[in-house]
Amino acid sequence: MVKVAYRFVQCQVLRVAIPHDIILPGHPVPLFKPSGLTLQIDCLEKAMPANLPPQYFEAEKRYRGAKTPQDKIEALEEMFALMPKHKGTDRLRAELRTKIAKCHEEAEKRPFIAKKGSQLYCVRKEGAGQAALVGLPNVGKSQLVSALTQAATHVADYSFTTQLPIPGMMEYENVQVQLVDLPAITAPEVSSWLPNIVKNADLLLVVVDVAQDPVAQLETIVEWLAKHRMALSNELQEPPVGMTHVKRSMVVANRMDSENARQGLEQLVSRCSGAFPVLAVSAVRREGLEQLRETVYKALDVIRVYTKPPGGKADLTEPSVVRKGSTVGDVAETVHKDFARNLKYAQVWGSGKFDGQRVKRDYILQDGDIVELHI
Ligand SMILES: Nc1nc2c(ncn2[C@@H]2O[C@H](COP(=O)(O)OP(=O)(O)O)[C@@H](O)[C@H]2O)c(=O)[nH]1
Ligand SMILES: [Mg+2]
Repeated sequence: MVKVAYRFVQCQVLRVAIPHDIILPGHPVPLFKPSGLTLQIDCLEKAMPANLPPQYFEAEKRYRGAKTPQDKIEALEEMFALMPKHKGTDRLRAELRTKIAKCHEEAEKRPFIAKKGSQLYCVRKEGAGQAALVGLPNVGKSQLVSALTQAATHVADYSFTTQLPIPGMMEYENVQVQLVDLPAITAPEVSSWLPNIVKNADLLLVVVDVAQDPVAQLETIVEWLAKHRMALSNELQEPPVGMTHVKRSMVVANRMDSENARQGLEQLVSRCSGAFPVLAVSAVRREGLEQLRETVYKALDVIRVYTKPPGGKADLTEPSVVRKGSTVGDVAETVHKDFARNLKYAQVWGSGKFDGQRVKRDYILQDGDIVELHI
């Protein structure tokens, strides 16, 4: 018999910790609780003290009072940044991350939200992933987007021509990747919405003018990202202290057609020292763009899978794009929920030991696999 002492609480859900060795998995714990109160039981092992600072609770209060997804995101990110990192907070941090992701989804569904007279933008994701172009003015962000997509973006040799996010679809083989042309990070009146778009993107293309002290440009961008709690890296999994996002990124060294370009490129490569790729391009001469398309696609960490009906043929022009590491079950889910539920087995052409190998739902697929789902 487990006895739980209640304090009077106003919330609907009361979380209690019980030593894990007295909870029998799957066995209902006999409980006497006030009606209308839901009880959630945690194993004591997981419920270590979090030692949260007082500012955390202030941010939490703001989160509870927040009306828009953006305000919620701001408060949640503040909470995340203030939460100490140790075993006792692992679970809380994971919960916060899920909440932040949910708010981003919500924000995406409500793209234009007026806030204190200014507008907050959100670009609905399309295709295999979203890559945002970040940089100082006049480095060729818009020129790149117009060279790689059909988007009607403005290119001009004066600063701050791009004032709104402009999405366009970039083709890579048989998939489309969304590029988002953005105003310069130093542009006036963008601070209320630009950081949110950058945070929400799957990948950052940090564009620099390779002939104008590119390392200094990169430092300015890194500082701006840090100010908005984003760290730039391909290797870190967890945000460093004080940060809320680790952004997968690559540096695009544009204007390789200018004088001094080589020298700038060398400095840039040595500064990045393998932490993220540096791609040398000339948007105007359309050089290096094929390499860029490929690197962007690969960095998105997705795979293309082709489903086919039993006995039928796969349409190789229409891949299902899923996360790397996805299983047969995940792909069935993208076809239909019922399909996933009723799936008996699948046959795989490509990564299988032989063509048409019979596999179970937990089989991990590879880029280019053809899958026949059997229900
Ligand atoms: N020489 C050269 N000029 C470029 C290149 N890419 C862009 N430009 C020029 O740089 C100016 C600014 O480009 P834009 O794309 O508007 O810059 P943004 O402010 O970063 O969007 C324009 O005059 C472009 O034609 C390039 O690869 N080489
Ligand atoms: Mg521009």
